[in-house]
Amino acid sequence: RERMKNLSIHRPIIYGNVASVLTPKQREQLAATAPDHTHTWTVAVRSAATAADQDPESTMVGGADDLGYFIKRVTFKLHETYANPVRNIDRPPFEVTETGWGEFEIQIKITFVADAAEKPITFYHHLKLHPWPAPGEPEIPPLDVAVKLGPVHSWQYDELVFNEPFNTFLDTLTKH
Ligand code: SLL
Repeated sequence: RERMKNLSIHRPIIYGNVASVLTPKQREQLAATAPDHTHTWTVAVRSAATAADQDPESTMVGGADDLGYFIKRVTFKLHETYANPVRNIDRPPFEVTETGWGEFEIQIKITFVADAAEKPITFYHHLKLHPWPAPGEPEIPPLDVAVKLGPVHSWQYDELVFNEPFNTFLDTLTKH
């Protein structure tokens, strides 16, 4: 195999989170183990290329299942208040769902298939639980107000760029 000189190829991705206030029933289920948890959230890496094909009614951001052919693993490093904070996800959807009470920075490391011979790429995402406050409103709204406002989304668009990829990896990327 050989490097493709003067060629660069990119794949668009979206990474981020959605968060909702726990329902009374969910809080009840967590009462014994995590009584201080207020939110459920999902942090994810998704394809931005398939996002346009989606059902316009869907509230999901990005395409969940379209990255597995060139991503081997996504490692989400959570706050150390979580049990087993390093979560390795080895197939799509590349996401972690948890419950909690606080916002923190999540390290997202993307490892590529061996054939790519590419170094892992790391992103950082600030887990967002609370909506942006209206002027004059408190930084963290009371839970009943947050419920009415609905799920909070925080997503970023980025591109995985491969410079002078191996011809074999280029085939993998383009033939999919
Ligand atoms: C803060 N710097 O103080 C942040 C830390 C940590 C959030 C937030 C769950 C922990 C658990 C959780 O929400 N940790 O499961 O015990 O706001």
